[in-house]
Amino acid sequence: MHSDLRKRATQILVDNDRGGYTVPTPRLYPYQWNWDSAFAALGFSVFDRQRAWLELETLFEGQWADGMVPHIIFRRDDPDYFPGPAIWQSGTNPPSSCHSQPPVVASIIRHLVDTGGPADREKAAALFPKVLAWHNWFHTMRDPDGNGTVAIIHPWESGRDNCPDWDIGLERIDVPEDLGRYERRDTERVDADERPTSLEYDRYLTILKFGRECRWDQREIARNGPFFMADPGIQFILLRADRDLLYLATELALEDGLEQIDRWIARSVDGCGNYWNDRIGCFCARDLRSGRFSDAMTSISMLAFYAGAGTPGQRARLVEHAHAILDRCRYGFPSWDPRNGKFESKRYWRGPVWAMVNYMIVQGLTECGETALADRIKADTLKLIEKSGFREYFDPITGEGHGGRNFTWTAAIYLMWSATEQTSQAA
Ligand code: 9WN
Repeated sequence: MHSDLRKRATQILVDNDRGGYTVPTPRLYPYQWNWDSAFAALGFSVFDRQRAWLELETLFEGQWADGMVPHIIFRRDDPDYFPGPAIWQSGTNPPSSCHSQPPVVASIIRHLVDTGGPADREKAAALFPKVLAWHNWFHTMRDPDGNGTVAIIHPWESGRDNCPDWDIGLERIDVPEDLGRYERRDTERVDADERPTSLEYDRYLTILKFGRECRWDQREIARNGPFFMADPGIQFILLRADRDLLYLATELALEDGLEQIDRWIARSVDGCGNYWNDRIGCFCARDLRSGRFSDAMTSISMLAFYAGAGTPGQRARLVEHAHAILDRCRYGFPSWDPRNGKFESKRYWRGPVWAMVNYMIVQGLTECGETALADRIKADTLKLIEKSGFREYFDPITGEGHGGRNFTWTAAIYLMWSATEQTSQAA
């Protein structure tokens, strides 16, 4: 890995720092985003551990009284982004969006503890109850029937906004006439053909309208909201995060929550069965209003390894799919299966490769002994960055970079992998 790229990656994190929190990329995303901050902390941990912890601490400044950690924290209004605080109307201080995002934080904290010293353990112990409360929120508010299937109320909650996974849920949403006119800002900075469509935005905003009108009553939204889908991404990331939280509780001798976390893990392991789409032999998203499955493999399906989910037979099917998909792409892992007609190589979550998803896939595959696949995906990610820079996402066919530039989580993953490489060379 190149030392000039390492320097560049470090500089990106420093430049995107807004004083205690990091923006994903300037202008396009001018606020603090939830899972972006978690990966930013991972990147900072390579050269400034204090700053890594600060990133997580500032994220939890936005935590709601019910435990939820929102997907965006709006510290100051910025006209560069739509929809901002005036549309969400959270009524909180600081203002925020009103749903969450994939809870990778506990797993990042575990990494900081495993690679750190007493100061890291102290910081982890201080954050532990807050993370526990957040996981509890997911297991109650997003799994109201307690059947181990953790759902999302908005595609943005998955972090994979316009993935075709959500088409079956979004198609059911009628856009009301009184939605009102609005002006998108994203398409001023990124080509419209790399971003969600206007109809998708109308539907996203229809969900926000419902939320505002019930004052973001999360139980009401789960029961009667326009969108309620089971997301294998949230399921797998939360399951992994619960396991890491349990590890932290034991490691840091924190008694609180031990039994509860154990119960969550057991229930989620069972719940993973609800995501198995036997027709294609893969873990897929599912519309919980209709029971209907999404019908193709995504990069997120590969996180079954990261979560420690699935039977040996199911994992073998995933490996088969992975090989077939990688045979069709120069660079893996695409966010949607190129064998499916909805694949679009440069439209956001409908095909492109995302570095931080690859990081989690590689971690899971490595732990499960699938090293050949892990090595291919890691090497592809590095080639993409070397070829096209620290972009938001990449075309799996051409390797071109798209979306935002100087992107925090792409830089963070590069730094993280180069640090691991340096450690293993030194050993
Ligand atoms: C909406 C910041 C975020 C990521 C998401 C990604 C994108 C936002 C948007 O950018 O979503 O949350 O406006 O497109 O899909 O995963 O956290 O990088």
